[in-house]
Order: sequence, then structure tokens, then C-alpha cells
Amino acid sequence: PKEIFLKDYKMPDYYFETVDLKFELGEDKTIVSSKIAVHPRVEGVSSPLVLNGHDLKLVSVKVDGNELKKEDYHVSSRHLTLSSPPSSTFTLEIVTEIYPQSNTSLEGLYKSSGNFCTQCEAEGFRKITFYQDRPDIMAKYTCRIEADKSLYPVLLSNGNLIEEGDLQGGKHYALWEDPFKKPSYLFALVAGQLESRDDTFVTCSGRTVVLRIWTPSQDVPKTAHAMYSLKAAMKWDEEVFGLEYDLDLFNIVAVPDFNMGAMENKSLNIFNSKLVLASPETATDMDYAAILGVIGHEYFHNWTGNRVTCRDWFQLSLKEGLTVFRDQEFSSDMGSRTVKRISDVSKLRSYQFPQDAGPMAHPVRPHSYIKMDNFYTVTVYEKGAEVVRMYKTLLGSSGFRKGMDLYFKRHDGQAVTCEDFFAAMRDANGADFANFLLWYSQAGTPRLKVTTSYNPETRTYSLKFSQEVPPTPGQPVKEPMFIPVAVGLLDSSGKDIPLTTVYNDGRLQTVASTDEPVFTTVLRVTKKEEEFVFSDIAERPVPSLLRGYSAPVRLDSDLTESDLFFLLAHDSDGFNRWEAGQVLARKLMLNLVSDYQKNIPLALNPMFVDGIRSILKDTSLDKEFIAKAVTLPGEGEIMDMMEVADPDAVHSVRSFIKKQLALQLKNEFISTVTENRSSEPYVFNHQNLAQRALKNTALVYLASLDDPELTNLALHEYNSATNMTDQFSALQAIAQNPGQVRDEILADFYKKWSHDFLVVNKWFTLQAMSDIPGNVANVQSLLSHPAFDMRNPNKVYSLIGGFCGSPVNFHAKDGSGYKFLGEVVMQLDKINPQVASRMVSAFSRWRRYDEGRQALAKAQLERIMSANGLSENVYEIASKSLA
Ligand code: B3K
Ligand code: ZN
Repeated sequence: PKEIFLKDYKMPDYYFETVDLKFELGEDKTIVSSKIAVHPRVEGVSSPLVLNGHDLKLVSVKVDGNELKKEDYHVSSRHLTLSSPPSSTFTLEIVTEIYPQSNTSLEGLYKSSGNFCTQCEAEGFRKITFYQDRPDIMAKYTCRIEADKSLYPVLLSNGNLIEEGDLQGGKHYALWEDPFKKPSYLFALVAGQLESRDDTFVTCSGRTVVLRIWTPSQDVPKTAHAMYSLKAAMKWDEEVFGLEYDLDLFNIVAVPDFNMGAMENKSLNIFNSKLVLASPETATDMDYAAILGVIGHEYFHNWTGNRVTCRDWFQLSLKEGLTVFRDQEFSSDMGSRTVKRISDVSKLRSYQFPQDAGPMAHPVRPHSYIKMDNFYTVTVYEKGAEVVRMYKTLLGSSGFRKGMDLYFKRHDGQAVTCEDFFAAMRDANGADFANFLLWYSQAGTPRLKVTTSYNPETRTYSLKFSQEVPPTPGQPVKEPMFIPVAVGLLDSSGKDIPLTTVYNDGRLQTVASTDEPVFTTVLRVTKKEEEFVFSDIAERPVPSLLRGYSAPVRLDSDLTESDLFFLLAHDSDGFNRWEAGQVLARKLMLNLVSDYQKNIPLALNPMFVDGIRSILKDTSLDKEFIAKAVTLPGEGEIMDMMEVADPDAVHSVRSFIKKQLALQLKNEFISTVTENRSSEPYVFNHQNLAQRALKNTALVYLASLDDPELTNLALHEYNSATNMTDQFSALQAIAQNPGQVRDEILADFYKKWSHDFLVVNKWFTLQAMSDIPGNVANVQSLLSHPAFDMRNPNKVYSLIGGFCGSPVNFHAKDGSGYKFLGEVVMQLDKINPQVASRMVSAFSRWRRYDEGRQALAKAQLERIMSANGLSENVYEIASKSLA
């Protein structure tokens, strides 16, 4: 397999102006004809024209209407090369044959539940026809689709429908034209039996846009929330960024077989059904929130991704980091900003930090890849979004908006780089961004240490920072980063102290203008070691550091336990209030883990129990915030902080604390459950979902005790639930404890929902993630359950992905979990390399465990590496994991 490097980027020798495609969709094969207007980059210069192609059968190739002679081109399994095409504008016509029916990779053109659909990002278009399949080739497309009218009554592609009609032999056709230039990865086609929910949106300039969400007819009633989300997103982008939709039609299609969440094809977004279909009875609040966020995300790509796209795939975060940031902000504005920030930071810590500390660590803009699909990662997406957020933290809302405006003014219709985005932010604000660009090129999570001191004589308060970026593969030595640290200081009554002046390494900076008091200031930490001194501080303050999590770093401070309890009770920054509790919980858990390993009996600090009690009873707090604040850090997060990760110890400790809290706060939790029941019909709004979240968090605590009275309470909640959020939470609560009640209720749930594959997937996930002893056998047998199918990615993610997310069983000491995954990966790789590659990633951190586990995991990776016909996708992850 060949590695591709950013440093080798070259401009194309030929550009494509227009592309006219024709698809003759058939039952055994599909014929694809393309007619491309080509012009050389430098007029008069001819060089070989290399087109990408993957598993294509070439039927014919013509230049300016003449069939090419055999000696004028060369076809291999991955390319079609024209040795000396004309040196000025010419027409290229290519006909290929493809077989969507047998395409199980779900990349290119394939079939899902009888319907045709496409997925082209990153490099799937080359599975449809020979093309320069790279994002800096932007062309205007037309697409004519011909198919059997009764089997495929609906024919969709990008842009506007300009013609349709009947053909002989029961066929019909549709001709679509997209007026905007686009890269091939945004091409889409759908053909099948679908019905739509239709609506309209009137844009800020008064244009009416038709909105359609397509699904099989029986699912149309479940698209109301998706439509609501789309309209909310369209409005939000106009209000916050001044961005208006640019066509008169916007289509969304939901398909059950899809490798990832969704795809932002121009005006024809294709979605995994999981992220479109929802009803109160079948979808949880989490599903509703995910739909809102992803519908927003794909819609927002219309400007950040489609109108302005990436020059090459290394720049992926240019569109993904930015669009994740935009969808995070959208969800914040639609719900609770603090809770959204908490969830996003938890995700970063649980998934991105481990990636950044492992063999797959890569910068937000990677330097190389073998298979681009392996780089749609939490680093490119979530850390990339943090990088965008830092611009906003440094520039403020209006400065950030100026930067965005300039970015679109300069680059609309172009394929650009991360530097172009940086330059727009900088130039629009005349900003000094020091070495900020290092965030794109250096991998690894920076460690930031802070030492605090107060001097009563000079009434000054000092923060001394030191930073270090750990080595990562290929990057042994790092430069210090530019870390924006948002800071506030609390006085002894818990109030924010107005900040006046601060000295940075002796240089004066004034933070306060005369009129408005400033309570949070953003310190610019740029050196390996640096001191900031606040003046006019009357007493020793408690600092609130990295407010709102202003930079993606691991912060280490000398704050005492009592400082942290103080922040937990008083910080005006909601995120940091939660964070103080988490820092306490992490310390507590790590100490107990070490006790556990030394066989010291576990005992829970009563101060911690009191802290949780007071949050639980604080009626001034948002209920969703309370639910988050009483939830312990995840096992993965704790293991990530250990020298040698010990899944058994971490799991035992977390369960111990959970049960202790349940025991000691039993009455509080019971009243939380009873007081937060609701008899109102389900509505997805912040107040209602917050109430459900709090009630269900309390229920899971209570049921962990395996006390018949409390199990009955959970059963009562299960039986009286009127929506999936409450029903599934009760099921989860009960399923914590092995035994007859668990078995019966799991069977009952399946019986209720066997007709709905999205609900059945929840049932798979719940069992797969279970920590009950020896669960691998259960998961193994679920592989042959009639509802399971290895060809459907959602099912694989639910059952196999879910299992890998369970620390105790996946990391079982006897290696049974590893062996299970090893076998599944090899089987899966033959069907769908992208999905197999995601699954094999669960092995990548094998070196974090003890020697016994290391040997067992390594053996599985080696076994995978020696498999015949291994895909490039799996090869890249497995080989880098072993390196
Ligand atoms: N851009 C797509 C992801 C494509 C993944 C290709 N393997 C979805 C998104 O991020 O919006
Ligand atoms: Zn995206």
C-alpha cells in the first residue's frame, strides 16, 4: 500500500469545466457515460492525463468524438491514463459498466433496501466512473438518470430538476442540473421507491425553498423532527452567520445502510436513517439531539465545505472542524450552552485524548495517509472544532464573524487550505496569532501546568504556566503552543473579582476598559514557561482556570481539594463548576484504583458524597446540568490517565462509588425519581428533556443496588413509560444486574420492538456493552440472532462496536474479547473495509495495558496482518498499531 504525503501536493495539469453524466440503472449492471469539457492548466502544454478508477469495466473512451486507439491510453485496476491528450480544450467521453448490486463496501453507487444510492466522499466517485477524483477539480454537473419506472419511481441528483419523462420499455428518466461548481465527492444520486415530507422555508431575502425529506412511505411520519431541525438550522445560519441557502430545493434522503452518519452532497444530503427517523415512542432524547445536530451539520456544510471546499484531503479539518464547531454552536443555542460544552469536552477527553496519545496520533491536518477514510477522526473533527473555537475565544463573537465574512468573500467557489482560513481570521481583525498555526501541524495533547501564588503586601496574584507537548509518532520534539487560557478570580464570598490589570512576564496589559467590569480575561500563553500577574487583588482568590475549556489541553493545577469544592459551589462559569467536580472525582477514582490494586479496602470520602448531595438538591441549577454533575467520569477517561491501564480496577472502583452514592443518597435519588415523573405527552424541549435526564440518572443509580424494592421501582418506570427515553433508561437500569429479571425484561423489549430495526439496535448495544461477567459468549451468540446482519453498518456498530466499548469484557484477561474481535474484523474486511477498519481501531491502544493483555492483543493484530487480501483500510490501522 502506498502512503500519500501533504508535501507532495501538485496542482492538476488539467481542469474540468463541465461534466454531463448519464446513468442507465439496471438490475444486473449500470452503464455510466460521462462527457467532460477538459482544459489544460497551461494552454498549449500536453501532459499525461491520469484518471482514477476503482473496480470499473471500461467500455469506451473518446476524445473530441473519436474513439481512442489502444496505444493512446492505458487502463489498470486503479487508473485510466491518456498518454498525450490535446494541449488545448477538448471533450472527453467515457463509458463504464458497474455493478451496484454486489457493492457491499457502501462506497460509490450501491443498493440499500432495494434503492440505489451513492456515497462518494472521500474517494468513492472513482468507483462510478474514471475521473480526476480530487477535491480541487471543481466542475458544473448535469446528471441524467434512466431506470425502470415502477421499481424506481423517484430519481434524484444534485441541483434542479430540469426535465423528466417516460421512455420505452416501462422506463423513465430525469435530468438534473447543478448550477454550482463542485468537487466529485459532493456528487449524489438516489433512485427508488420513496415518499417525502414536504415543507418550505422562506429565506432572509424572501426566496421560497422547497424542502423534502425522503424515506420509505411507512417512515414518513417519523421525519417531523428532522424537518423541524432543518428549518431551525437554515434560520440559525442566516441569523448567526448571515448565510442564506442558495438553491430553490433541498432534499434529504434517509437510507438504512450507510457507513457513517450522513453526507452533505450538494442539495441532496444522504443520511443514515438513524439520524433522520424519530418518534417519541422509538427515539430517545439523545437521538433527538443527535438528529438536530447532524441535520444542522450537513446543512451548514453547504457554505463550509461545498461553496468553499478543501484543496486536498489533508485539509479535511478546514471543512469538518469548522462545521462541527458550527453545529456545536447551533445545538448550544437550541438547548443549554453549558451542558452542550460539557458533553463535547467529555467526548474529546474520552476519545480524542486517547487517540492523541496512541499510535494513530496525527495532527489536525495530517501529514500523510494510506487510506483517507481512516482520517475522518475525532482529531480532525473534534480537536479541529476546538481549534476553530480558539479563534473565537481570541477574537470575540464579532471578530470571529468578521473573519468568517472575509473567508467567504475571498474564497467562495474555491478549494482552499487551512492557512487560507487562518489568514482570513487574522486579516479581518489585524490580529497577532503568534505561532497559532502549530495547532494544525503538531499532534499530541499539550500538558499545561499552573502554579498559583498570592502576595498580600503587593496585593498581586500570580499564575505561572509551563507547557509540554508529548512526543507522537514521527514527531519526537515539539515547539511550545499558543494556548488561550480564559481566567476569572473568585473572592472569598464566591463572587467574581473585577479584573483591572495583568502583567505578562513583566509587561503591562490592561484588561478593563473604564465602563464595563471584566470578570474573565483570556491570557495568551505562548512560551514554554510564562508568568501572569494580576494587580489590585485584595485577598487570596480562588482561580477559575481555562473557563469554558478555552483550549484542548490537559490542565494540571495546584488547586487544593477545598478550592475545588469552593469552585463546585460558586463558579459563575457553568462549565468550570462541572469541571471542578470532575477533577475531584478523577482524583478520588485514581486514589481508589491504587487502593484497589494494593488490596486496601475501598472507602468513599464523605466530603464527596456531601458535594453530590448538595448538587442534587440545588433547585437553582438546571436539571440537565445536575444530571451531568452527578455522573462520574467514564472508565476510559480514568484509564487514559494511568501509567498502565487497569480495566478491572477502574471498573470495580467506578461501580463501588456508584453503589456507595446510591446507598448513601438513596432517599434523595428516590425523591428525584418521583418528583421528576411527568404525565405530559413527550416534547423535545430543554426543560422536559432535562427533567427526564435527571430522573433517569437517579434511577440508574438506584437500580445498581440490586435491591428488590428498587428493581421494582425501575420495573414500574419501564412499564409506565410513554416514550423511548424513559423506557430505555429503565431497561438500562434493570439490565445492570444479571439474573432472571434482566433476562425477562430484555426478552420483553425485543418482543415489543422486533419490527423496528433502529430500536433493535439499541437492544444490541445495551447487551454488547454490558459488564456482566463473561459477556463475550452472549455477544458471540447474538452474531447469529436473526436481526443481526454483518452487512449493515449500524448493526455492526451496535453489537461489535458496543462490545469494544465495554472495558471489562473486551479486555477480558483470558483474551476472549480480543479473539472475538480479531475474527470479526477478518470476516468484515471482506464485506466492508471501512467498517472493518473502524472496528480494528479498538486494538490500537494495546500497549496501554499489562503485559499479558499486550501479548494477547498483539497476537490478534498480527493474525489480522497476515490475512489474505487485507484491505488498505485495515492494513493502515493494524500496521500503525503494531509499529
Ligand atoms: N463529510 C461526511 C463524512 C464522509 C466520510 C467518508 N469516509 C460527513 C460529514 O462529516 O458531514
Ligand atoms: Zn462534516
